[in-house]
Amino acid sequence: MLRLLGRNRKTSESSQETRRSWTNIVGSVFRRSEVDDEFWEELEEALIVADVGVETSMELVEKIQDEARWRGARTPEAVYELLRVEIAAMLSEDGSAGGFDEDGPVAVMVVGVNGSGKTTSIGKLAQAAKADGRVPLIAAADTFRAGAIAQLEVWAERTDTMFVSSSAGADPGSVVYDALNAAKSRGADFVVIDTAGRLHTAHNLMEELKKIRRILDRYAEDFAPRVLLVIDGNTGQNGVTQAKLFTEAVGCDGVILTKLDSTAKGGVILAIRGEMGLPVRYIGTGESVEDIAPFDPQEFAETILPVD
Ligand SMILES: Nc1nc2c(ncn2[C@@H]2O[C@H](COP(=O)(O)OP(=O)(O)OP(=O)(O)O)[C@@H](O)[C@H]2O)c(=O)[nH]1
Ligand SMILES: [Mg+2]
Repeated sequence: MLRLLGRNRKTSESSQETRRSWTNIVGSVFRRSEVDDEFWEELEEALIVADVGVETSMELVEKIQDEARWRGARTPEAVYELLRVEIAAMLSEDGSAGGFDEDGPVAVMVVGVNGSGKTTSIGKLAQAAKADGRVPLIAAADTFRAGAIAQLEVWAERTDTMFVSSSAGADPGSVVYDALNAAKSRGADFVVIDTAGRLHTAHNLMEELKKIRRILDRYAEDFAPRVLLVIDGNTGQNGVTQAKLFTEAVGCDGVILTKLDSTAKGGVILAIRGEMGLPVRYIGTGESVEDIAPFDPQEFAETILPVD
């Protein structure tokens, strides 16, 4: 989809808060003098505290124990290296981390709880799409509140992007139809769809999203359907629970982890991968239009567990 070439080192720059927290929490385990049972227990606990999630922390520790046995790694320093390598490997499994790389037309539905950063990320993606030689079109299918449509329109103007919307309260599905038809007739090859993030008793968010997904699937021959889940980096483990709900409803092809620049909870990237099997494809690195980058697993591992 978007390669966003040239945005190197963004993963590292934006993971500094997470690095500091990992140095305190995880790094301290490696100041122990021996690799004994207590060491492994402490490592597992530290990973859990560092937002890796219980299941994923246990799996990681088991893998590293096996690896350490196999390689005869007996010192904390040697285990530290193994942990870094294993984290990078886990996050880049099946080559799915980082941006998508298909060249054909795509329609991306952007989902996530309210305030996670959907609308902002869409503005950034539209700008990035242009830089990649794409013709973007953004669709305001968050018709739940008037403010949402206006906010997206500001991004469309700012990035000089084709924009399709309807009035507040309109059927989001009809906005998506209009957008896909407009994209076909106007030659757009990168359709990005904003969706509501609000749960409301009279408003079944998941049913609404499923309907949009079905419409995308109907247009699959013209635009490859994709779903990106936006997770606020500050939500830690709650992000995994959110991921489950959205994945059950519409399936997700990957995550945009926003606000990585302002969170110490970047360890959740491992839980998202380990517990949900979802790759983090893009990271939000600030509030301005340029602040999106592909996620780089190797760089992330080297940042949170620095080689000194
Ligand atoms: N620092 C930082 N702030 C971000 C990032 N992404 C989004 N934000 C901020 O997060 C806030 C919410 O962003 P929105 O894009 O409105 O979130 P949303 O998911 O569309 O929200 P709803 O439409 O209410 O569901 C805004 O103040 C953004 O500027 C990021 O990567 N870094
Ligand atoms: Mg929004």
